Amino acid sequence: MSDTRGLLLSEISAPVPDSNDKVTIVGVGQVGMACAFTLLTQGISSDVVLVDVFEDKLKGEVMDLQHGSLFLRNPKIVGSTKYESTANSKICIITAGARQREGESRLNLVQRNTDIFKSIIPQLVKYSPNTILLVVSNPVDVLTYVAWKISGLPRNRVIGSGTNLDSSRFRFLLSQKLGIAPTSCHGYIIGEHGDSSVAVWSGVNVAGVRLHELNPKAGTENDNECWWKIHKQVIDSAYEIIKLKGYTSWAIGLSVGSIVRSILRNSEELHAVSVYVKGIHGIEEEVFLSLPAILGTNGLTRIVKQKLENEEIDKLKNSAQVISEVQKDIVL
Ligand code: 6V0
Repeated sequence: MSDTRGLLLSEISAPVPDSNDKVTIVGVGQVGMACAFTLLTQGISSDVVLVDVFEDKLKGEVMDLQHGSLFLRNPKIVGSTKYESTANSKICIITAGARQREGESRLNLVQRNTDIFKSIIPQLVKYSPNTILLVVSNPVDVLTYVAWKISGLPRNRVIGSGTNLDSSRFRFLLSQKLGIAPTSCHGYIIGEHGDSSVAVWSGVNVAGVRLHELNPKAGTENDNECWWKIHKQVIDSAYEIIKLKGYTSWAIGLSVGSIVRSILRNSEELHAVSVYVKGIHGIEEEVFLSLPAILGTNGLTRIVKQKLENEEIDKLKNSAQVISEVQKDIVL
């Protein structure tokens, strides 16, 4: 080689094109970009591919991020409207699709986003047959089922971001009421990422001290301290933020980042994420709902069998029925 690059560099061995933490994000809207920003700024992935049908926006977002490479530990950032560049992704995050309009329920979005998934999922699996699909688009539980059906991947490799975000909102709100940091307030929201989600009040604790030991009515409407309002606030959060700023982005991006980190680092960490739940807690429907799940290199490895109270199980089963009803009408 006699060009400038050849004069500068002595080739010893060829650089490896792929990295071990390659992540594709489909959809460069508010949510996709918040996910990308989290992955890059937190050093969770050094190899991020962005895909969208909106070419100008995609190009602009990629350039904007690339210009920050110096401050991001030199990641590889690629954008494309084609799927070839997604090949060998360890995780594919799907945020593409229509978002909720003001006042619209997540379940209303279903067929619109299913049709979009039909054009995305087969392409992702074609180029990354061993990938893990992480669905974020709403309604996330139904679309995780749709992604599982369309992809043909085993159920450990198809996960929805589910109530990881709701649980984070819940713990933040508990922290506000108790004056203790969110990471020290323990509690889970399970079931649907949406209006029928279940707050597991029986397990809410600080340092192993259960709220129910101190206030058995916490979470019920008979409780004069109104702890139940926290769960209502969690359910209303998305509607409220959408009304205020038009979309939600930062918290979901951070929540997705935490899930991706656990998978890429094989950390076997617990997250409330949407997984195939038929046969668990007596659920009979073929649905995906959030339960505390352990995540590693293979995606879902185990689900925690929470000791739920009968009322909580009934609510979870109700979530399953709600989701199953919606799934019946989907044209796959
Ligand atoms: P947005 O800002 O409208 O971005 C959507 C993006 O998807 C746009 O850039 C589109 O061009 C792109 N897109 C559409 N069709 C395709 C396609 N066929 N292939 C590739 N790209 C495509 O929406 P936003 O980013 O705000 O939301 C995206 C999705 O995330 C919506 O379904 C939201 O409801 C959902 N959210 C899910 C959350 C969760 O907790 N699971 C939280 C927030 C939003």
